[in-house]
Amino acid sequence: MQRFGFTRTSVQRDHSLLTSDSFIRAPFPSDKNGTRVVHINPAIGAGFTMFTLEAQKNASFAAALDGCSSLIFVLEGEFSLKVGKKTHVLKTSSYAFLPLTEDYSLTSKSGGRAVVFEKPYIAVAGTKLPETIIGNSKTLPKTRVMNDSRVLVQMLLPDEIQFDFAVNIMNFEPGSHLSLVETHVMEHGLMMLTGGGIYRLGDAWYPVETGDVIYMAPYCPQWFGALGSTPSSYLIYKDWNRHSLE
Ligand code: UGY
Ligand code: MN
Repeated sequence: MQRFGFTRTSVQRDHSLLTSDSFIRAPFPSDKNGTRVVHINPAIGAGFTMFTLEAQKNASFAAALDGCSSLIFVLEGEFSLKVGKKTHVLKTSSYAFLPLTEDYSLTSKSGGRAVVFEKPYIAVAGTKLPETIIGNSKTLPKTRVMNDSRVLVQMLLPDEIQFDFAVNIMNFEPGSHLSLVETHVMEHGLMMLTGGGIYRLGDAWYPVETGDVIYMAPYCPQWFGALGSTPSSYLIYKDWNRHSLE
């Protein structure tokens, strides 16, 4: 619902909260029967882009830019990902990591929504390039964050040096919270997947709910507390595994 002149969206120097009432759809060259909502890109100061693909029936989407690797996470519906000769069916909660060398096509017959992170890849001399990964977040192990059994993290990508970004799902029981106000050099792109709560970003506290997107610039102080009677979770990107001068 749009209330005249009101939105929770707030764009600040070191963070942005972007809520669905203010999303604008835009076509991309070569996409068919689908649109994109670009949430985050270098125009906001980020070293990566994050967008939602919205597929109508018989949609097809252009692959990542040359030199970029990407991660596609399906929010709803069904997508078909053709990599080489293999076709993978990606349903809700499925994801795919595509290294920069991979030639692929992404289509959807029945429609759906997927969030994508894309980043220019930084290679490490003497290290092999990452390979394609297909997975489903429902089957990923959950491990405690800071030894708190109510805050659990799932890692979508292996903890290996080839990967220059990480994408995780943070799961919170109602009433649980990050154990500290994190302040770090890595930047974040985040989408609330379930539940909601209060996000501290810089010196502001925001109520957040499912579907909200957040950009956190390097050094943005950040803290989350989960509210309500059901668990909360969010999908979160961060740059990872590289020298901070790169
Ligand atoms: O990995 C992280 O930096 C993560 N715990 N940050 C966050 O949830 N805001
Ligand atoms: Mn963080």
